[in-house]
Amino acid sequence: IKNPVLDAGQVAEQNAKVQANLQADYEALGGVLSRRGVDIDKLTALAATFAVALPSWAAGTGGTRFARFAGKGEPRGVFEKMEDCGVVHQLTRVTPAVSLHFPWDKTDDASALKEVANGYGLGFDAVNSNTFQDQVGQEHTYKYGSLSAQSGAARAQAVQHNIECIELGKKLGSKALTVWVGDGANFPGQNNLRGSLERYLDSMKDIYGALPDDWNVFIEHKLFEPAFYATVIADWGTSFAAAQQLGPKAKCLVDLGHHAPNTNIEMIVARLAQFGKLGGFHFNDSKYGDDDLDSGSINPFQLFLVFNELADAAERAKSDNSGFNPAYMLDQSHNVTDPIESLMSSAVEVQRAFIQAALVDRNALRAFQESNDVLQAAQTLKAAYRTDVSAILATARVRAGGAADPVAAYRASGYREKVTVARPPKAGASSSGIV
Ligand code: PSV
Ligand code: MN
Ligand code: MN
Repeated sequence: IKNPVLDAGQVAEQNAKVQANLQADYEALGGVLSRRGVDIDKLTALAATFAVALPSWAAGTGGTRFARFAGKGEPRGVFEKMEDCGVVHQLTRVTPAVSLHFPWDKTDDASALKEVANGYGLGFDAVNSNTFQDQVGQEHTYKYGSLSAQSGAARAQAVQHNIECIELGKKLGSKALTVWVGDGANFPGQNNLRGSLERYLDSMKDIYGALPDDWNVFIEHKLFEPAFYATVIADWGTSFAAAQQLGPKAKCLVDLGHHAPNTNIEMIVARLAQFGKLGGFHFNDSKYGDDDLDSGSINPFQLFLVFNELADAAERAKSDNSGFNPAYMLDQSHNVTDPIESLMSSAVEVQRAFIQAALVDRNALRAFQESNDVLQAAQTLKAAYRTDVSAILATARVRAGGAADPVAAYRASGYREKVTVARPPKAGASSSGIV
């Protein structure tokens, strides 16, 4: 990292304090794993290859439709969001890219933004469009929909905005556009269900046509909210059908919070991977709906099972050379925690699930499945899931120049106190645009 946000010497000092304990834990785990025929150093090297992008909008404190309780020293613009994301990456070393959201993160000086971000070791992942709220001075409202609106003018405006997002993304080095629309109906009869999807597809064809050769468009579905009766892109079936219609550059994005309760999300992942349409993820966790809670905070086993499917897909892709590289991003809203702390621990939780899934003895699992040894098949997954790989993750971070304990190092740095002074809140401002 060319311009680390935090003092690197201080991070090393923090690491030195826990080095002996970490070493002991690492050696003990190494012994456990070697009895299972697993080389711990290989796993640590694998952990170092993991990356998950940060959502720019999650650097500020989130809110609900009832209230937003502002945090201290919140970023007041995209450059300050980058600085906060720089802290997350410096300490965790697993978040080398940021996913921007336009127009919230719009800048006239893309090259300056790129340079500053690169200095923090950050690049840019998928850019996100926003046609789910009206912006000041906007000509046509999205009150009754955007890409699927009855109004041709609203649809054209929404298409144009997505094309602008591609243009901005090109300047920053992004390679994908994520499209989530809130379009849908709140009442039976409000929309012709089929007509809405037809209009959405027509609009998406225009956006698809503006994609550079090496770009993808990710279609993000969500069951409900803000449309509470019928959402146009409500489920993975609709998302998949739309991606099929549009062409090879169109793929599906799975946000873990966007499904009906108890949906088997890992099976959706397996299906999309099987048919070459798994574009990427928005990782978060939820108990009820689109809760946007920290990854792994509610159902870490589900996160592990998702990564178990990803490991299976990666293994298959390796054997037939088909290439498998879904985009990993977080999408969370931090209402009661310091966003930097939540982002750091969430990124590590996703990396944890990745490493636990790598620990699954896939040959043994296959054999138990073939012989219908149901109990042992289930135990094979559990054996991997129950393994505490914390020492692997911490060692990978330290070897890459990050922090053994990111939250402790962050708190010791006094960063939040410093930005609280440096960033007095703007009157009436909110970090994401959502008030
Ligand atoms: C919608 O709920 C969503 O998950 C989409 O990814 C949006 O871009 C993001 O949240 C906005 O907060
Ligand atoms: Mn999302
Ligand atoms: Mn969401």
